[in-house]
Amino acid sequence: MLKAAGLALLALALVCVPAAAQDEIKTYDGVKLSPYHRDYDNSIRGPQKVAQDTYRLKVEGLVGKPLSLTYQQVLALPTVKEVVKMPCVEGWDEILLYQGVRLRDLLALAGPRPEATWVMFHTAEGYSTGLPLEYLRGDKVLLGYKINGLSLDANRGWPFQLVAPGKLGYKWAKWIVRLELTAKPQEGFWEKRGYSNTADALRR
Ligand SMILES: Nc1nc2c(c(=O)[nH]1)N[C@H]1C(S)=C(S)[C@@H](COP(=O)(O)O)O[C@H]1N2
Ligand SMILES: [Mo]
Repeated sequence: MLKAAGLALLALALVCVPAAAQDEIKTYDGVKLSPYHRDYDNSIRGPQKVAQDTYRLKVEGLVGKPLSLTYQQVLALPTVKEVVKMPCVEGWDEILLYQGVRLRDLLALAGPRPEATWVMFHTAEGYSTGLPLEYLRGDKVLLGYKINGLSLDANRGWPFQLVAPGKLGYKWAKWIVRLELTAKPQEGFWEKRGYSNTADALRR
């Protein structure tokens, strides 16, 4: 009887393994990662709740084929994992394990027109920022959907945060809803308020 109860407990524990597999990853490739959960938020209007059932990622502007993709359609693209440092202009940085899809794979689906040189990222709360198309074709530039093995939440930017290695934090748009390809560089929220539109990070 006790033995049976023991076996039942063991079976229960095994069933629960998938939950355990979603534990936060704390170190990766010998690198100690910054924590996923933090008690601050420096975004312009605070954490955003984006509804998954109605969510569509739009890719528009100077493209051959405008896109409107569900969360799952984006996740069906090949997955990449990168440990990256995000430096904020306020003086702090984070080193996180991001998982996401390559920006260039998404862009290839839409087929940028030859005149396109720039991509603006528009987000749920009206924040925006942009980067050169050429930069966004880089190996390590991702549309991130997991940090340290955990899906992004309302605080971390669900569904997607731009992972922009070598660029300051304000280029790492969260709660992305729309990409707009343009012929010329445009200024986003912080860029219009005097911050560099290049935003190269000095600390790496
Ligand atoms: N949509 C949106 N994305 C945003 C911001 C914002 O206010 N709104 N702030 C930016 C700034 S200034 C920084 S430093 C990073 C912070 O990202 P983190 O929450 O991953 O640390 O988000 C960037 N992305
Ligand atoms: Mo920032």
